[in-house]
Amino acid sequence: MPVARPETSDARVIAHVDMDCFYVQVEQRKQPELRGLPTAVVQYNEWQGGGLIAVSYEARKCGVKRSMRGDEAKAACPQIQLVQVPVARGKADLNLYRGAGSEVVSILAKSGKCERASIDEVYLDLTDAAESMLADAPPESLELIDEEVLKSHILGMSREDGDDFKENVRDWICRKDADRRDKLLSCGIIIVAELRKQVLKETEFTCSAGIAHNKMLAKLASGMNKPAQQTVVPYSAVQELLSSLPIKKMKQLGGKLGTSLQTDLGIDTVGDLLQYSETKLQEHYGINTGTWLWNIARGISGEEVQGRLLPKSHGSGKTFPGPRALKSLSTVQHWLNQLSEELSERLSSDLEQNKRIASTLTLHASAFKSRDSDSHKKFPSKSCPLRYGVTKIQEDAFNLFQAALREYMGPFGSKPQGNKQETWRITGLSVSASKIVDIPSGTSSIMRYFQSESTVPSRSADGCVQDHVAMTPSASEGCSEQRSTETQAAMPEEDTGVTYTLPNFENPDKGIDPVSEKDVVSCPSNEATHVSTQSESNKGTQTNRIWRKMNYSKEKNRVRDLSLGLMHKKLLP
Ligand code: TTP
Ligand code: CA
Ligand code: CA
Repeated sequence: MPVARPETSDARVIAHVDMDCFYVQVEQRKQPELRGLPTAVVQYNEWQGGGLIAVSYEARKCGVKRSMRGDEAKAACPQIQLVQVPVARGKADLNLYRGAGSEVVSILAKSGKCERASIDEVYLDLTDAAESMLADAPPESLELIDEEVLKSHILGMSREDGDDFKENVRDWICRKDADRRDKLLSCGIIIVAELRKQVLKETEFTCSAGIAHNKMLAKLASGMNKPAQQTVVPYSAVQELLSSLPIKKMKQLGGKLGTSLQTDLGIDTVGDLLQYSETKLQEHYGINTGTWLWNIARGISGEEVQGRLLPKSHGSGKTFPGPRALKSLSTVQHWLNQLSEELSERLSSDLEQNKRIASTLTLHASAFKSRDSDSHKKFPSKSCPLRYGVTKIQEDAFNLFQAALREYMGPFGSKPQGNKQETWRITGLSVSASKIVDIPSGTSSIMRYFQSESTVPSRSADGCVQDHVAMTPSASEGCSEQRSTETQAAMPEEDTGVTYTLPNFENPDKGIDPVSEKDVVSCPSNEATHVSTQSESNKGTQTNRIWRKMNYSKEKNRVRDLSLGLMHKKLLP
C-alpha cells in the first residue's frame, strides 16, 4: 500500500525527464535518414505485420498509435517507416535502448540527485542547484533568458501564441515579488532547459520534462506537453491540475486501489477526493493509505528522489497472447531457459561493471484456466534465493514455476471436473533478479565474497520457495502507466508492446522493483503460504476473455489433450 510521507516544509525543486518516442529516436540516430519521417518501432512477426511499440510524433499526426499492428499502421499512414526491434533468443533485445537510456542518465546525473525510474525516465532533485542559482544569479538578474526557457509551459498561465506568450513566461520567471517557492521553480526551469539542451547536443535525443515541488507533480507534468517541451507546476496551479485529473491517471492509482475508489466511493477525479476527510479515508483504506490519499488530493507528496543510477532489479519477460499462449510444461521450460539466459547475462555484466550482486530470483506468470469459476484466480508469483550461473537460474526458475502452477491449479488441478478436465495456459512469463547490493568495498575477490555469503545458496529452491506479493502501488514506478491490453491480447507472442500494469512481462525492468523487501514472505517449507496477490495485471483475465472468445472452442480439445496429459504425468504428487 502507498506510504504517506510528509513533505518537508522547505520547498524542493524536482524534475521528471522522459524521452520522446524513445525507441524511435534511438533507431533514428542509428539511421539518420529516418529523421523527420513518420517512423515506428515494431516487434515484427508474420501476424498482421507485428505490434508497434514506439511511434514517432510525425506518425502520430497521421493517426498511428502504439496499439496498432504493423499492417494497420501502414493503412493509416502509407509512408510510415517500420523499424524492427532487435531480437535475441527469440525475443526482443532491449540492450540498445538500455544503453541509450544510460547515456542520458550520465548527463543528467551531473546536475543533482538522480533516480533512474525506467528505461527512458529519470527524476532529478535540483533543490541544491536551484538554491545556489537563487543565491548567486537569480533569474531576475539575468539579462538574457534562453529561448528554450521561454518556451516553457507554466500551468495556470494562459497561453497565447507568439511573443506575448514568451514575454509572459519571462515576466513570471523574473518576477521580483514572487515567493521563494516560485523563485526556486524559476531556477529549476532554467536548469532543466539547459540540461535538455545538453542531452540533445550530446546524445541527439529530445526529451520532455515536468518541474514541480515533488515527484508526483513533476511526473504528471512531464507528459503534458510533448515532444521536446517542459511544463512547470507552480504551487498555485496544483488544485486546478488535480481537480479534473482522472483518478486512474495518477501514479499508483491505476490498479486495485483506484478501482476501489471509483466503485466504492464514486470518486472519478483526484479532486473528488477532497470531499473526504482524512479519517474517512483511513476508515476505508487504513491509516497509511488513507493519509496518503488525503495528501495526494492536495498535491502533497514527500517521496524522495533516490540517488540511484542503476536499475533496482533486472528482469526478462515475454508475453504469449492469444493463440500463442503456452500450454505445455516443455514450452514453458523452453521459454524460461531463454529468459533465464538473458537474465544471467545481465547479472554477469552488472557484476563485472558495477560490482553488484542480486540475491532474490522471482518468477511471475500470467495464466488462465479453462474452468470459468476459477478464471480470475491469479497465478502466484514465487521467489527463491538467487544462485549465479545460467543453468542454476534456469533450474530454479522452472522449479518456481512448477510450485506456482501446483498452487494455481489447486488440489484438484489435474483431475477431471465432471466430464471436463481443467487446463491451464500461460500468457506471460518473466524472471527477475532483485535485492541488488554492492559487493562491500574491501572484498578482495568476488569469488571469496560468494563463498562467504549465504545469499548465494548452494541448492535451488531449497525449501524456501517464497510467495511473492505482486507489487503494491507504492513500490513501483511503472505501474502508473496503464495501457490498453485489448489489442495486445490478440497478438501472437511479443516482447515489448505491452501494458505497464504489473508485472511487466515484456519490459520487466521498466522502473519496476519486482520484489521489495516487504513483498517477499519467507516460507520455511515447500508448503507455499497463500498470499493474496495484487492483480497480475488485468491482462491475464482480459487476455483470457478475449482469447476465449476468439479461439477457445477451436483450440480447447487440443489444449486439453496436450497440457493435461503432461500435467497428469508430471504435476500430480
Ligand atoms: P514511453 O515513455 O511510454 O513512450 P515513448 O517514449 O515511446 O513515447 P512518449 O514520447 O509518449 O514518451 O516508453 C518508452 C519506451 O518503452 C518506448 O519508446 C518503447 C518502450 N515501450 C514498450 O516497449 N512497450 C510499451 O507498452 C510502452 C508503453 C513502452
Ligand atoms: Ca518516453
Ligand atoms: Ca517513459
